[in-house]
Parts: sequence; C-alpha cells; structure tokens
Amino acid sequence: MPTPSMLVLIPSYNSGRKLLDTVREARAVWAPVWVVVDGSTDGSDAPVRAAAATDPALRVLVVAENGGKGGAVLQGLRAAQAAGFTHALVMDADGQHPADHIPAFMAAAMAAPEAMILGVPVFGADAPMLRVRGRRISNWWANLETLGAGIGDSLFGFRIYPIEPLLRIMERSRWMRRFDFDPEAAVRLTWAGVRPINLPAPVRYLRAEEGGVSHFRYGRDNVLLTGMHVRLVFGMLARLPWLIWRRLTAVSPPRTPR
Ligand SMILES: Nc1nc2c(ncn2[C@@H]2O[C@H](COP(=O)(O)OP(=O)(O)OP(=O)(O)O)[C@@H](O)[C@H]2O)c(=O)[nH]1
Ligand SMILES: [Mg+2]
Repeated sequence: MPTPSMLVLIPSYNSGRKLLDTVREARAVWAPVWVVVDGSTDGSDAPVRAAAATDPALRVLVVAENGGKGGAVLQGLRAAQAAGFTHALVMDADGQHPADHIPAFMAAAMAAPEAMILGVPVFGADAPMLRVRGRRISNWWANLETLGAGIGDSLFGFRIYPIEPLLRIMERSRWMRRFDFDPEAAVRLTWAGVRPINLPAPVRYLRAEEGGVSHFRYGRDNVLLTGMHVRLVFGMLARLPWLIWRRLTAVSPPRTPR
C-alpha cells in the first residue's frame, strides 16, 4: 500500500448555516478539506466558496444536480484518488459530527492503512429515541451480512475509508448513491477483506433553531434501506462458503470473488 495520504471529505446538500461552521472546525484540525456541494439550492455553499478563495487547503467541488449523499462522496473520491489521496475521512456537513475527533481517527488510519475506521455514535440526551433504536435493526442486518465481522455501527457517517477498494466497489454498482451508501459501503468493504476498526464518536442532534437540518425521510429512506439489506442478504448468501471459510481460517486474502 502507498504511503497514506488523507483528506477530509464533506458531502453537502442544503446544509444551512452549519456548513460553514463544520468546514471551519474541520480546517482547524486538518488539511486538506474538500466539500462536495451536491446541487444545493439554499446558498449554504456561498460562504464556503468565499473561504476557499483564500484558503488553498479548502476545495469546493460542485455537482450541478442533486445526486444523493453516496453520489456526492463518489465524485469526491474520484477527484481525491486522481489527486493522489489514499484515504478519505467522510463526515456530515450539518454539524452533527465531531470535527475535534478528526486527528485521532486519522492517526488510527495511519496506524492501520489497510482497515476502515468506523465511528460508533455516542448519543446524548438530544438523540431521538426512534433513531437510536431504529439503527439497531440496520446493525443487526449488517452483522448478519458479514457473519459478525465487527461492524460497530452500520449507519454512522463519520468514517475513514481506504479510497481504492471503496471506489472499486462503487464503480461497479448503481446503488450506494443515497442514504444506502454508509451501510452498504461498510458491508461490501468487509466482504472485500477490509477490516473494520470501531472508534467512539459523539453525535449531536441540533434543533432547527440551532441550525439543524435533516434530509432523512423516514418512509422513503427506510424503504431504501430495507431494499439495500435484502440485496446484501442475497449477496451474503452468494458468498456464504467463502465468508464461512474466511471466518474459520481468519485468513484475509486481498480480494474476494464477486
Ligand atoms: N451530497 C449530498 N449530501 C446529502 C444529501 N442528502 C444528505 N446529504 C448529506 O449527508 C449528510 C447526512 O445527511 P442528513 O440529512 O443529515 O442525514 P442523517 O445525518 O443521516 O440524518 P439526521 O440524523 O436526521 O440528520 C449531510 O452532510 C448532508 O448534507 C444529498 O442528496 N446529497
Ligand atoms: Mg444529519
């Protein structure tokens, strides 16, 4: 593996005023920081673009039409790989993720560049119970689909991915473009032999008055996530002998048959 070279990647769709704060907090602890503005129409990208004009470590990529979180991450990863980066720390644009944990996550990836670093959310009193409980279902499925390979949280988007294996997976799939990105990326990378390392990270749920924005729609996105888990269960069944063999022997060959 080449010497790790890491950036922070922030996909953003109508993130409101928290976007600039998030970018500033990330830039205070890391360079470079790239923002992928995904067809935003709320003007939240304007101050970030202005900041990028005077900060060479801040780059704004603009996608004209909204394509979803995973789609925006994909655009960012392609550009990052072309620029020579090996790892991307992906984080939300809406102030929910702890920018002050970026250095510790980067250090973990530096120490284990073959792995992915998965944030495990530490919820405060502000977390909606429906969200806290609901994710247990997705986590249960993700652990079934990987035969308990150790994905601590399937949904949390504060993570470091090794770019090359993730791009290889995403380029051959038409899925993983919206909110199905995070769980499917973790499961498919595990299938590909990328070891998950779980690190706790606090998550905040901001009220609208504090600038909190959410694009998650319970009906629409739970249908998307259910379809994704059906897809992944079939994928798991197709790989079952291989996954069992790997589990029993604890050997991690570099690539799985697909
Ligand atoms: N690029 C892009 N990013 C998106 C899109 N929808 C959401 N995002 C980003 O993905 C991240 C997470 O989206 P949220 O809507 O906050 O979803 P969430 O954090 O899973 O759900 P909440 O806990 O309800 O906030 C944020 O950085 C959003 O800006 C989209 O269509 N395109
Ligand atoms: Mg959010």
